[in-house]
Amino acid sequence: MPEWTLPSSPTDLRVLVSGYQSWSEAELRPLLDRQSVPLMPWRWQQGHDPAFLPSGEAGVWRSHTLLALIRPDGGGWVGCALDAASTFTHWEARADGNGVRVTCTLEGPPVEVAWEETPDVIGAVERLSADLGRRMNARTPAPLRVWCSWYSYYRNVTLDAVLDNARLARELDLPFDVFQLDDGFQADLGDWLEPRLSFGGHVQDLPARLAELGFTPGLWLAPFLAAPTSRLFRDHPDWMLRGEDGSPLPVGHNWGGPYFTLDTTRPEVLDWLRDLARTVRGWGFPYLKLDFLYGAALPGVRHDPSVGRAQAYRNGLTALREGAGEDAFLLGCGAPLAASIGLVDAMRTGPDVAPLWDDESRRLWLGDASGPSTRNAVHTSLARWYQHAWYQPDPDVMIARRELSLLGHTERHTLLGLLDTVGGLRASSDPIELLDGPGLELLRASLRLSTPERPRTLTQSFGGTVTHFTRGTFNLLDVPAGGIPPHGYREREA
Ligand code: 9PG
Repeated sequence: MPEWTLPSSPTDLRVLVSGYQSWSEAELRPLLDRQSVPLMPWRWQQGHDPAFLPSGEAGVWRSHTLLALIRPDGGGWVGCALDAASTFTHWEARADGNGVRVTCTLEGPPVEVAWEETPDVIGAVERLSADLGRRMNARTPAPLRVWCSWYSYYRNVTLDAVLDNARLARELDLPFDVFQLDDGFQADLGDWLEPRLSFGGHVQDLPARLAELGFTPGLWLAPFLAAPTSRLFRDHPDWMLRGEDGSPLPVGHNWGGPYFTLDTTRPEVLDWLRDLARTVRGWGFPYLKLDFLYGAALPGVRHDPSVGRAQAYRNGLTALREGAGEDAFLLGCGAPLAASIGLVDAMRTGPDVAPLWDDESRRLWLGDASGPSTRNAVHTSLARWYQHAWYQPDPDVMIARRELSLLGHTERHTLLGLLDTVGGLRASSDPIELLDGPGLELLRASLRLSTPERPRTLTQSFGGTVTHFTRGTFNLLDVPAGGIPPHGYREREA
């Protein structure tokens, strides 16, 4: 295990960390702050890597794939894995008396890891992350503009609601490329090909009608998951990832109860995944949002114990890519970030946006900043600005509507600032009929593509993440800072 001792006083340093998967926190913090870990163990599987959790300690910071320590002069140290296809790279920085100890542990076959002292941390982070992207054949196709059903219809989505929005979008000439149906159409988790009654139709009927309107049809799947009530589980209980006691391992608690995940070291599971992706592609969905992907990489008892977690995950994702086809557009979500490079076209880089700013009780009292909130989404995606070298980043949707939302004017514009800063995919979920003139204007602004921004500095921050970019500054604090209101974003004057 490589280990380094830095001769810098811990009081002088900041640390840049990135959590394991899409929804795990990424931060820029004083090294002596405490890295929080959710109090509820059931959140560990869904928001983190249970095998390498945030430390929960002051002065001890854990990060996946990449870690940086920043001195007050902007120089410092950067470590980065140079391959993540079958190995997880775990970094830890630990304040230790007058110095700092950094360790790097690998879970999986040995891979090359970079560790550098540099006068320019921002530049080194970008260069090493680009190296990793190149070595893993990162896919970075042109970004797309997506309407997604989740953030207003949630699980009550209907075939008609999607089509009504698509028709209105066409009438108003809104520049969406993709109309993507999210969770709520399927009979059960795992039973993707059978409709749920309340959806009011069959998902198979959607692509032709969307294509007629000039949109690319998109579909959400959580392809590795199976509910205990599903036909998939009933027919193949032996396909599930297991716990030490031999029974299927519960891997999360959405959908009102526990669910299981497929063991992707089984060849018949890989066949099933390939067929699933091929089938929905054949129905006319070339755009797939593949969600809750973390399941296949969880610690557990696998059919083939010689396959490591990262490799098992990658085998599952590879089967989906093979079934969907090389030219399908795959968006990963709830996914181990670096292990997905080269297989997905785009990746969610933060927790879900929500029509509210902060879920304070969950974040501060329960230590869980991976739950849905606009603050959590902005905070995390900003600290991952460099990951555009790995795929098209998806910082999640704009919320332009004023109805059915608790966001204020300032907060809506901060969300717009996030999209503009991160670049990558653009998405919206607003029911288009709810948008008045200013709402439509804000939506159109959010669909304007931009190139990813660079931080201006990592030595200052208005709120625990990277907030100072070349085009503008974010204030994620609850008090004014630098002349910017709480939760605000201000563009720099030219
Ligand atoms: C569909 C949704 C949407 C959304 C995804 C994902 O950790 N959590 O509490 C948590 C809740 C919801 C969630 C992710 C994490 O949402 O990100 O875009 O597709 O699933 O069920």
